[in-house]
This record gives sequence, C-alpha cells and structure tokens, in this order.
Amino acid sequence: MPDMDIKTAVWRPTPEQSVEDVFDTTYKEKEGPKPPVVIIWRNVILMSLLHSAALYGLLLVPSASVLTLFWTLVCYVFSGLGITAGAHRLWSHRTYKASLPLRIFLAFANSMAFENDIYQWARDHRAHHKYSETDADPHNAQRGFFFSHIGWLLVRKHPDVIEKGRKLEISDLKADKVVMFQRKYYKLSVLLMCFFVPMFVPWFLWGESLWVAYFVPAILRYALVLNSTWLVNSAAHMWGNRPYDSTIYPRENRFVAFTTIGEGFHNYHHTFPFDYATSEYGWKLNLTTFFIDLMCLLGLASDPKSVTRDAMNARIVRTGDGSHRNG
Ligand code: ST9
Ligand code: ZN
Ligand code: ZN
Repeated sequence: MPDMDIKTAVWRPTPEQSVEDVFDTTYKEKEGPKPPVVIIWRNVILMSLLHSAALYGLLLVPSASVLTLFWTLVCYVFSGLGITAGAHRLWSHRTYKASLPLRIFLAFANSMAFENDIYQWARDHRAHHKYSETDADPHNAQRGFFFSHIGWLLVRKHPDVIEKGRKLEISDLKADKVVMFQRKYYKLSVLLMCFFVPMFVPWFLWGESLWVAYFVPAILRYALVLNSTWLVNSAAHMWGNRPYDSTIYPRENRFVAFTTIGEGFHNYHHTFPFDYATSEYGWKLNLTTFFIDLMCLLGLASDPKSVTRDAMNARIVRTGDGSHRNG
C-alpha cells in the first residue's frame, strides 16, 4: 500500500505503484443529509438526442455498405483504444510507458471517443479508484445502476468528488504536453475525430451517402462506445465473480470484457490497478493487451507492469470469493 509521509503529508507511491489509484481506507463520508441532486437539463436533452439519433442509426444499418460497416468497427476499436490503452491504462494508471508518437496516436483516438478530455477522464478515474463506492467516487455504484451508468453525467458532482479530487496527485498529467495540448484543443479535436472523420471517409472513399455515414460510423458508433464504457461502471460493479477480492464491488464480467476490448475483468483491475493487462488471461477477450504488447514489440511502448503469479495467488487465497480455480 502507498503511504502518506507523516512529516510532509505527501503521498508516496510504493515501487510498483506510480499513481494515486489505491483505495483510501481512511476516507469517511460526511454525516447528515446528502446534498440535493442538481439535474443538468442540457445534458439530459443532449444525451436523449444522441440516443434517439443512435436508434435511428441502427435502423439505417441494413442500408449501409459492407465497407461502411467495417469502417464503423474500425472506428469503434480505434476510439475504444483511445480510452482503454490511452486514458485508462496509460494516463490514469501509468501501467506502461508510451513514446511520443504513440501518445499522439492515442490522444487522437481518445478525441474520437469524446468522453471528456484525457486530463478530466484520468482525474475522475483516479478519484473512482481511490474513493470507490463512496460520495467522493464520481460514479458511485452504491447509488444504483442508472446513476453509475449514465446518471452521474446528468447531475452536478457530489461536493466530495471535487473536494477530494482537488487533493489528488496529478502532476504527471499536467507535465504531459500531449495531454495538455489535447485539453486545449479538445472541442476542435472532437469535431474532427468523433464526427467529421468517421463521416467523411466512407463518403469520400467509397461513395457512401453522407446521411448513412453520419448516423452509423459517427453517431451510432459513438453511442455504442459510450455505453460499453459505462457498463464497466455499472454492470461490472454489480454482476460477476470476485475471485481476487470479495470485499469490493467490482466484478469479473466477460460480456463487458468483450464489448470493452478487455476492460471487464474489473475485480482483478481494482485489486491490481497497476497491471497493464487488467487481467491474468493475456489476450483472451483483451484486444487492448494485444495492442500494448504489439506497441512494446515495435519499440513504441515499454515497461509494462504486471503483478507476480505468487502475489496474485496469495491474494486470491487471502481475499478472493473462492470462485478462482487456484483459490
Ligand atoms: C463520459 C466519461 O462518458 C466516461 C468515463 C467512464 C469511466 C469508465 C472507467 C472504467 C474503466 C475503463 C473502461 C474503458 C472501456 C472503454 C471501452 C471502449 C470500447 N477531481 O465536472 P465538472 C473540479 S463523458 C478534481 O464540470 P460539475 C474541477 O476544478 C461523455 N477536481 O463538475 C472542474 O473544473 P475543470 C460526454 C474536480 O459542475 C470543476 O470541478 N461528456 C473533479 O459538478 C467542474 O467540474 C459529457 O456528457 C475531480 N474528479 O458538473 C459531459 N471533478 O475540469 C458530462 C470536478 O475545468 N459532464 N472537479 O478542472 C458534465 O457536463 C459535468 O462534468 C457534470 C458535472 C454536469 C457531470
Ligand atoms: Zn482503472
Ligand atoms: Zn471501477
């Protein structure tokens, strides 16, 4: 476990831990009534419009060409990697090191996913790990499926998210020029990567109608990537086994692992957040781990961190729910 230096009150990582993403057992929720929920109607309207347009996009799927459907899959995986290999495993948890070209690639992919800029995403995500299932967790799963899935994006944050989040160590994000550049030009990069590029390519290269190109690879794909990501916060915090730590909410959920290209092994991930693979099963249901391994092979990434087999097995015996074959 990382420690606070008593004299300086500065958070100190252990050798295997490079960021502040370990659960804080000292935090206590404030007593008394909870602050009122403030609905952000603008977000409610925009999310309703997006999901209605995505349903319409679904109806257009039969009229899209095979190339357009393949391109939709390419955009899904590319934007997915911007979240999984980028915002999540690289920038939130620093589970491996990435060269400048790879970080630029991941920042573009991340803008295609349009899930807040990398800086905000990683800051919220560190808060999620450090304060899981409490008032200071942005998508506290104790508040139910709807809140942890999408509801948290439709209301003001609990004051503790902001109060505790402001104390998080995020100097590494501020020092990363790619992260700060993407934050500065975020709106423009989203317009280009999330909407323009997915629509323009099928129209320009193989004559797909602009209408279908807008509603299928852009809008429908965006809504699918969002909902897959949100399933990690909702479904994978509620349904599945807990082979590594039965005392926490996050679960192993294979369906979510499939839709999120490798992020559904969530009990493992919250137990060993520094592990670049987020699973003990290598490339199985985990395209993201394959991608990071490939980047390491090409010399574009290095130092992937992993938990040792012995440490993992000891943890399974100590805190697992008995569902693991080694348990
Ligand atoms: C989206 C994000 O969808 C999804 C994230 C999911 C994470 C999943 C993780 C699971 C693991 C990985 C799995 C990946 C799978 C991928 C699969 C792919 C196939 N710390 O936020 P504001 C401060 S986004 C410190 O506005 P409000 C800060 O000063 C979708 N400080 O709070 C901040 O200012 P700034 C599209 C914090 O006013 C200020 O407060 N986007 C923290 O309460 C205001 O912050 C949307 O829908 C913190 N944690 O508003 C937009 N938080 O940022 C939705 C805040 O300038 N968001 N501060 O430093 C909003 O409109 C608003 O955030 C709000 C809250 C209304 C929700
Ligand atoms: Zn994480
Ligand atoms: Zn989680």
